[in-house]
Amino acid sequence: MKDILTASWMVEMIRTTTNMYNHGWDERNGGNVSLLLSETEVADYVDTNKVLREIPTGFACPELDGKYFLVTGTGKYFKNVQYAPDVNLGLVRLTNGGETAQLLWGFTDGGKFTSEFPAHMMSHAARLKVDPENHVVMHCHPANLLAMTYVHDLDEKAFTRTLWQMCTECIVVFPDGVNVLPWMLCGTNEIGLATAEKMQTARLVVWAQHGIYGAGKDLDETFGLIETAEKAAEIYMKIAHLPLVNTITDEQMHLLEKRFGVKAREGYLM
Ligand code: 2HA
Ligand code: ZN
Repeated sequence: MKDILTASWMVEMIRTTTNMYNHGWDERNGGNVSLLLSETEVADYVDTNKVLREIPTGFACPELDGKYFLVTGTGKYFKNVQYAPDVNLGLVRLTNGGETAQLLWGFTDGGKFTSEFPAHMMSHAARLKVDPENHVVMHCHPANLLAMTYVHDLDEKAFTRTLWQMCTECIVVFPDGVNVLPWMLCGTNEIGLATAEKMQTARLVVWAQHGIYGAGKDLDETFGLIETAEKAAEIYMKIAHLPLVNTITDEQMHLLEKRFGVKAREGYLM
């Protein structure tokens, strides 16, 4: 067996969670990340026949049966991942229709996966239906996006259009826009189902007064997606209280669509 800490996906996970912490998106135990891995990717690093523990998930997700995930732990601080990856991260395989997670590596202090595991797994299943290349679900608490949910209309079209207008690259990076959930109790199957439903039409889902979920093909891309939306929200929070003199017009948005070969969410531009 090769050293799991040298696996490219492990290195990326450690770098990404560290970077998220450094961006101020993951105070204390805030945030969680899950990365879908293939059996071939993990087979060089763990004995897939050696299950360390079986952990009930509390939900069913038959679509993900047999799939492997590297996931952050409940109550764990992103700040600490780089110093003790085997305590703060775990590698699990779902079985029993998604109702059981078999621990293959990590959570060495007896811990388990994030409290938001339902939202993560249900979101993976939802994204895989529309994008077979999706591997990552990422949740965090970026300050400006969160702030925006206190002062901006939570209507998805209005929220998306405002973000698109804040930086030229937004419509190119997230042409499908952002979906928004009202405040809901976190850590539950209900918010998991609601998030997954929103994930069918966009890769970004804002949880009002809480944070954001992003999904994408790899850690870098998903980080960049949230980073771009957060930058737009930051600009919004800098200008929202000032008289608006200029904006990016819908006509200009259409030029961006053409130039970058993207299609804005149906009905979101005039
Ligand atoms: O686990 O971010 O939503 C920390 C969270 C819960
Ligand atoms: Zn959270």
